[in-house]
Amino acid sequence: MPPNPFLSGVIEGFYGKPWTPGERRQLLGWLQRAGLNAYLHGPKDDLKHRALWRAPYTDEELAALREIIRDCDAHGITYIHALAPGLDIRFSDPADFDALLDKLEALAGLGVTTFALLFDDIPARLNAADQARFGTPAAAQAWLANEVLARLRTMIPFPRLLFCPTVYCGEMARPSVAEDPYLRELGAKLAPAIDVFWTGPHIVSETLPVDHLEEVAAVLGRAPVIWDNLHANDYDMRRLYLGPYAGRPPNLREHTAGVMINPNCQFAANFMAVHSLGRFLRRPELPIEENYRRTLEEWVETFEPAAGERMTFEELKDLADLLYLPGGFGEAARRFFADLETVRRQPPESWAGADGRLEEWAWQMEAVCDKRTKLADRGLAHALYAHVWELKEIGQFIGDWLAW
Ligand code: GDL
Repeated sequence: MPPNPFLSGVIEGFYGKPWTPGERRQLLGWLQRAGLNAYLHGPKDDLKHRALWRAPYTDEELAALREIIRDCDAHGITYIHALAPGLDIRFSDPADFDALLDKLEALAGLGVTTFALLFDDIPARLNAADQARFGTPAAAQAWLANEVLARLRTMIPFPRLLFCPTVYCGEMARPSVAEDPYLRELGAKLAPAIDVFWTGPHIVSETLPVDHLEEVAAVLGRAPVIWDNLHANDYDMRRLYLGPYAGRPPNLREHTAGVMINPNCQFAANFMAVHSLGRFLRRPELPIEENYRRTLEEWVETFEPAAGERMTFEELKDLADLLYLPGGFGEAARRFFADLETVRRQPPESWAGADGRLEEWAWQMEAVCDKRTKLADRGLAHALYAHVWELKEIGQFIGDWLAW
């Protein structure tokens, strides 16, 4: 069997409105350009992915899937189809197994060779019949995944199967990653060929320490595929993350079987996440600030105005520095907050230019807001809308307050 290639790319795996076919097509162009190789289709709110996982796809849905699969092929991207039966599957009911298999078979018929079974965010207990037959969720899930892989092998020559466990990050493990009974049993029972997703020490992990990854690999008996929620914002839609892929060790590749990001719900806001991941994997030693600057330079090039002037690099950077990453802000934003603190807490004679810089910032946000309105790419304009509008309002408020 050929070795599984290192997976890198994007998981559409967030809660909320799934992306449109057009957005997915644009994503494939980004992935190809960024040197990434995989797209996983698993939107939590796609009914037939999770809540109604048993329901077969209609002809129309299959036609739409055929198209995205064809587009993936054309871009050299591996299409991964995920199903999440964990909310209510009865492992011991042959009808449920058949329903799952029928669905996978329909997808194999469209040319899909890589699949994922996701058991995240589900109740960690079994019904009475499953309890009697399997004893534990780990045993039931491992049995199902192993059976699915065996059956896929009868349908296609070299299928690949990925698996998302119910305990998928360090903070969910009890009493520790190494000693968690669920993870230990899964590691022992899951067929070695099956890849396992892992989000890091936390659901949203600011860092992925090597010793943590080693502990995970030891308990699972394989290096994990990272499901990276660094840029995910479905848990707090007031936020948006435009910062670079950061906080990962340069040798991440040596400790994992893949890295896939599950980013912002607003598709068009993910240029930075996708392209900075690509740059990180191509050049892991490049300082983050450099990765960030170069990726922003590429992004601002795509801000084609339908009318008026182009967004400048500085304007976009001021915006992205504020809407940066879950764990912190970019450099211009940190300066902005420091100036704000100065004018709030110090008497005017010690402001040392802070008021002027804040006024400049407010104008900048006004310009960003105006240029966003006139962007040719309406998807991008709408993805940034709420956040840019709010920043402009804050700018106006600061201006009024300073005048007062
Ligand atoms: C999760 C969910 C994911 C969600 C993310 C961020 C995994 C494996 N599952 O726990 O669907 O988008 O958090 O909220 O990460």
